[in-house]
This record gives sequence, C-alpha cells and structure tokens, in this order.
Amino acid sequence: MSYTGDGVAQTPAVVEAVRKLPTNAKLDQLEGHTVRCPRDGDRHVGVFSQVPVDNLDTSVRAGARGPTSIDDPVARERISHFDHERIPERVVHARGVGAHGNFKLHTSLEDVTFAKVLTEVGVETPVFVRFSTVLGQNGAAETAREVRGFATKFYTQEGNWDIVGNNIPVFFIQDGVKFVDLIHAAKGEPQTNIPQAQTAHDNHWDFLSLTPESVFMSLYQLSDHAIPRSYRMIQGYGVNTFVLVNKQGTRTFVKYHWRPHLGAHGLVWDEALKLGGQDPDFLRRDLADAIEAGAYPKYELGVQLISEEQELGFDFDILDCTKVVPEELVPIKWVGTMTLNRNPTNYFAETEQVAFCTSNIAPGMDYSNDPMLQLRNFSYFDTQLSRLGGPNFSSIPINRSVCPFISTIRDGHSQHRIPAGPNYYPNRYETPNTATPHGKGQNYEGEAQTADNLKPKEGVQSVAPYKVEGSRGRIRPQRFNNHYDQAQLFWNSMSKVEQQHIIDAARFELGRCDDRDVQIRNIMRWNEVDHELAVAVAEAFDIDVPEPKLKNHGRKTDGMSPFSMLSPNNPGSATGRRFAIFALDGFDSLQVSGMVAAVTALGSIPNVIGSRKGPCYPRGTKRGDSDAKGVINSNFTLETARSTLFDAIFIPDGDEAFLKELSSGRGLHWIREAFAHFKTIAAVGASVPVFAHKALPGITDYKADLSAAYSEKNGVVLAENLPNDDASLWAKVTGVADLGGFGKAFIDAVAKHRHWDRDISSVAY
Ligand code: HDE
Repeated sequence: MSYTGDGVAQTPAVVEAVRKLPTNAKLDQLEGHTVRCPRDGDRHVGVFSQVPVDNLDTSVRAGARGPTSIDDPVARERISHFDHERIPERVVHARGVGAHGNFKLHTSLEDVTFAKVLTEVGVETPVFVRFSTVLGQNGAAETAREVRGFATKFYTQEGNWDIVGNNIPVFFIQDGVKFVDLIHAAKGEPQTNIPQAQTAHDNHWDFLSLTPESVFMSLYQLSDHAIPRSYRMIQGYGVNTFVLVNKQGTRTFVKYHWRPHLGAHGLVWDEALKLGGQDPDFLRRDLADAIEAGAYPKYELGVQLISEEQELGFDFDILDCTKVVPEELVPIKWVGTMTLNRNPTNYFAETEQVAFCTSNIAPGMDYSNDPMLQLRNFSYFDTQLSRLGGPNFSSIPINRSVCPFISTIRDGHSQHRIPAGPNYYPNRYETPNTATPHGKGQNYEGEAQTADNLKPKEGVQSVAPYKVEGSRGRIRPQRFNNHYDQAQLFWNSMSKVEQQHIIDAARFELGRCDDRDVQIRNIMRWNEVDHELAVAVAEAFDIDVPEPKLKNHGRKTDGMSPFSMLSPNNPGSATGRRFAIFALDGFDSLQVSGMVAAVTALGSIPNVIGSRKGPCYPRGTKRGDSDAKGVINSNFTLETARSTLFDAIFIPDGDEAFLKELSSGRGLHWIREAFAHFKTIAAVGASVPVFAHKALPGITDYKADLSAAYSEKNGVVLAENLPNDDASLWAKVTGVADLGGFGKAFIDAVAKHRHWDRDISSVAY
C-alpha cells in the first residue's frame, strides 16, 4: 500500500502504473497532491461535507413523482460546484497544451551568471512547458495561422524561473502600452466576435498597416512558422532581452532561443485549413500521443550574450523587441537540452492553472529595460489575480517551487498552506546578518546600501546596480526607428518556396479583408521590404505598386528560414513522425507487420488504416476466421481519418479486395491529397499501378522502374517487383535499410518532411 498526500491508500495497480512514468522533484511533489481514483475503500461523497453517500443517481423527492426537495445537500452542492467549475480563460493564449520534463545543462554560463540552473552542468531541472495559440478562445482550431506561445517554467533549486516566449523571435509592437489595441484588433470584431482564431480580417491588417514597427513580424506571421506541423517542431524565443548577473555584479544582456531536435516544420496551408475541421486538437493530440509513445520531444536551449560595452554597438536597439540580434553578429551558444517526457495528469489542475510570469527569474538574473518586458512584468501576475482568483496562485500545486522558502506574505483567498511563524520581517527570530537566505534591504546596523557597496549575492534575488539617466516622458529612442532592414533580411533569407508561401498567405489574408484601403496600405508597406513581394501580392487585387522608396539591401541571415534548419548539419529525421500504414482487408501481412515494427523501432508512430475499426484481415484469410494469421487491429479507416493527419503513407501489396477499396473514391483521394501536400508515399506490388494510373492519371513522372527493385522520385517510392513473399526480407524490421534499399529510401524521404519539387498543378484534391 502506498499513500497519497492526503493520507489515503492507493491500489497497488495504480501505484505500479504511476511508478513506471518518468519523474522528477516537481512530479514527486505533485504526486503528493494527486488523488488517484478509484482507491481501495473509496466511496463517493456528497460535495462539501465529504461524507460518503449511498446514491448519486437520484435526488431527494417529496414522493416518487413529486417535487425535488431543496434540503438535498448532495444534489444542491454537486450542482453548485459544477456551476462554478469555470475560471476566466487567458485573455490571450487561451488554447494551450502542457507537458512535464527536464532541462539538463551541458555548458556552464558561470562567466556571466551565478544562477545554478545555468551553471551546474549535468543537473536536471524539472520543467513544465505550455504551448499555445494566441487569439483563439479555449476550443478554437489549433491549426489556424497564428503565433505560437512557448512558455517554460523551470523549477530550479533557487525558485521558479519562467521563459514566457513565442515561436517567432520578434513582436508586432515596441511598447507594451499598445498591446491592448493590437489584441483587440486581431481578435474577433466587437459586434460579432468573428472571426475566431484567425487574423484574416480587416481590423487586424488595418492595425498593422498603421503600425510600421509591425512589418517584420507581419512577414513572420505569413510564413510557415505560423502554421507549425507540430509543437515538437517549433523554435522558441524569449523575444525580450533579459540580463544575467555574475558574482562580480557584471550585467550581460541575453536573448534566449529554443531549437527543436526534430527541426522546424510547417503544415501546408490547405492542410491547415482542413485540419481545423478534421481535428481541431491536432497539435495537442500530436504532442500527447508522441509523449505517450515515448517519442519524447527535445529542444536545445541557446543564448546570445551581449556585454554592456556592446549594448549600443548595433544599428538597432537591443531593447527593441521588433528586432532580432542576427546570429552573424552574436552567435548562439547552446547550453542545455530540454526533454518533455510526461503528460499532465489533469488538464485543469496543471495546464490551465499554471501561471507564467516574466517577472519570475532566478538569482543571477535580471530584466532589461525593454519597454515591452517592463509592462509584461506587471501584466502576468496581475492577470493571474482575476484568472486564478487571488494572490495565492503561487501556492497552487503546479505553481509551487520545489525549493525550501519562507515568506511573510499571508492570507487572501484560498490560502492552501498553514503558515506558522512571524508574518513580518525583520523579526527577533531571524537575524538579518546571519546566513538566512533572505535578502537584506537595509542591513542590521542600519547602514544604507548604495551603488558602491551593493553587490549581488548568490542564492538570493538581489539587484546589481547600473546607471539610469535621461529625461522622463513618453519618448522612444531614435534607434527604434528602422523597421525595414530586418524585414528585408527575413524576406531575403527565405527559399523560393518559402517566399511563395508568404505571397500566398498574404493574398489569402488580404483576400479576406473587404476594405480596399487596408489592402493598399499593407501592400505599400511590403513594397518597402521588397518590390517583387508587393507586386506579387498586388496582382491578386489589381493594385498598382510604385517603385519603392527603400531599396532591398540584399543581405541574408541564418536561422530564420524553417527550411534552413534542414541544412547539411541537420539532414532531418523521420523519428517521431506519424505514418499511415494501409491494412485494408486483403493486405500483405508481412509487409504491414514489417513496416509497423520498423516505424516503431524508429521511435515513430505507426497508424494502421483498415477496412473497419478493429480487426482487419490479410490476404489469404477470411473475415471472422478465428484462426486467421496476421490479423491486425486498425486505428482508423479511410473514413475516420484523412491523409492530413499523417506525415507519410505506406501502401502495401494486396489482393483483389484490397485493390478495390484502395481504388475507391475515398482511397484515391487519400493518395492525391498526400501527394498534393508534398508528403512521402510508398507503394508496393499491385498497388503501384493504382497509385500511378488511377490516383494520378495525368502525371507520368511517377512510374515504377520495373527493372529495379524500387524507384524514388520527389518522395514517391515505388516497388512494383519487390518480392512480397520473402519472409526473411520483410521480417528484418529493426533496420528498415534491410528492406532491399526500399525501406531506407522511404524513411530517408520521410525525414525530408516535404518534397517541394513536385508539380501539383494538375492534381485535383
Ligand atoms: Fe503575453 N500575456 N503579453 N506576450 N504571453 C499572457 O498572461 C501581455 C507578449 C505570451 O502559457 C497573459 O498568464 C502583455 C510577448 C505567452 O500561460 C497576459 C504584453 C510575448 C503567454 C499577457 C504581452 C508574449 C502569454 C495572458 C505586452 C512573446 C502564454 C494569460 C506588454 C514573448 C503563457 C497570462 C501561458 C500570456 C500579457 C506581450 C508571450 C494577459 C500585456 C512580447 C507565451 O498577462
């Protein structure tokens, strides 16, 4: 028997299941607050008294057919609790998904900080991450064109540190005071609350066209970064400039970066639109499924460090969050790896109640004077007061730190702790001059701290003094004014295909605007980024574009194009991908079981698409035959899923029944759609002609080479003559390379993510 935090015994089976999950100091702490039902001896209780009741099905009535009695506390209190189940959703970033994990430092930053989380190499710090969309309300489709939140809470030995970032390194505005209007303009129209979770409407583009500093981010928003394939495949950025402080009190500016091990990848727009209806939970499902399957997402944490002497040495201001610090000027130093390895136990208690605050920093860290960050530092704890019902939100289990602390903060709504000891400081029980971990505002002898004698102290949050000067007023630095240089840098750094996606997205977004002025003003702004871009968008609106005032400088940078992440240093990976494996009745059993095993061995997720949900019968067997060999259970049918849910399709050989179902309208649509979304498709044996002649009749490029074991072109891998009865060939599954080169070609093609060289112009999908 084991005991939960509330002292109630759990069943051995539950304890055993939980024991097998990855854990860490934070998860152990949470376990103490977790009540896993049902437990031995559990009986259902009425609500507030917590006394067991005999019947939860029937309310108390005055006579079997008479009125319900108000003196039934069970019915009354259960309904009352239900009535109050909702809390206000986040005013932005309402739709999110969370995961637990660890951050392990591999490179110390002790030169620039004394924060233990960034100096103790090898130590694993528990983390909780929440990914989110910004505009959609809780329940909105996740594949909308949207910026993605990437917020990480590190439960360090010295208290909680939050990087509340996005997957785009810059922001729309330079000053937090404009945030209210930015969000009002982007969210639904005030009269109708339409549209939901998308920016393709007049108000959003009206605001941006009148806000020149937004031009760089507007291009990011139109790029593939805003329709990510997976939260496992997004970058993350702290966006604002922060500060690290070392033992000598030296301040160093820092920009935070997360880079996914799987590379950054997008959906194609048609896919994103369809997924919005087919699976509005596509991204959260993808993350939860991957973690469940053991395909743990990993991200590398990187820092760009800028000394105080370098601060003013750039032609932009590092306090301006509409700018990046190009990697060519300040290289990224990679310092640690984060692994997400456990799904939350309860969505509300963890993902909904987690409270990120940019003001949460560890000792050895500080804030910069970035005017966005300064107002964010106010906003986050302020919003939790209404969202989580009062000032005690930090004692909600998911928000508690894992380090010991004392505090004189007391009382207020929902105080979950029982604080004992003095509620004021200094006090006669703690001597300020001893080694208590408390900071000393004024030391015991009454000597005031000055800029000369104030030194930051390890282990406590203390301020490293720095000089501030200037006139007070609603003023901005001159150096905040160049909005176009970096927007050009971004545009120039995109590949041709990525540029086309931006043009297509701009046409879509402005095409959903009705106000001609809004279209013109945005196109004229993009004209100052790149004339060709503006002309290409304007064609869709019959708008003339004059020669721009600014000339494109032609420079490029690394790290902005999602495709550039698939460089020779990062050839991509098929790990963690979702494979659709066709097992319609009559399928070739060796091929299917071989591919399922190969995909599993790769750390990826096999999904069997069958003739029905449940058992599917291979070639040579009959439905219902209890002795049939090779029967496989499907996850989906051609009806309950679409190609959009998967990264790649494997179509084995099969008998007449198999080929008939594959050649049905729905089967052919699956193939055409995956082809038109540039995904990898492999077909074997008699399925090859169905692919080449029926699914893509006009396209002659993709025919199997009958003299070779297989052929590969633009991610289409065809093996018409591969021996399908060679058990040893198909059974060698741990190395897909063993499948006569065919399997390796298939997996390598999946690793490339998409095959943009395909001509899809004549494909109806
Ligand atoms: Fe936020 N933002 N924000 N934001 N933000 C919130 O805090 C706000 C900004 C970001 O998963 C809110 O707890 C203001 C930039 C993320 O729980 C709120 C300003 C960036 C999340 C808030 C900004 C972000 C939020 C809503 C301008 C990119 C989700 C609920 C000064 C780095 C965190 C909450 C989560 C959430 C305000 C600007 C990212 C209202 C006032 C820049 C990832 O406090």
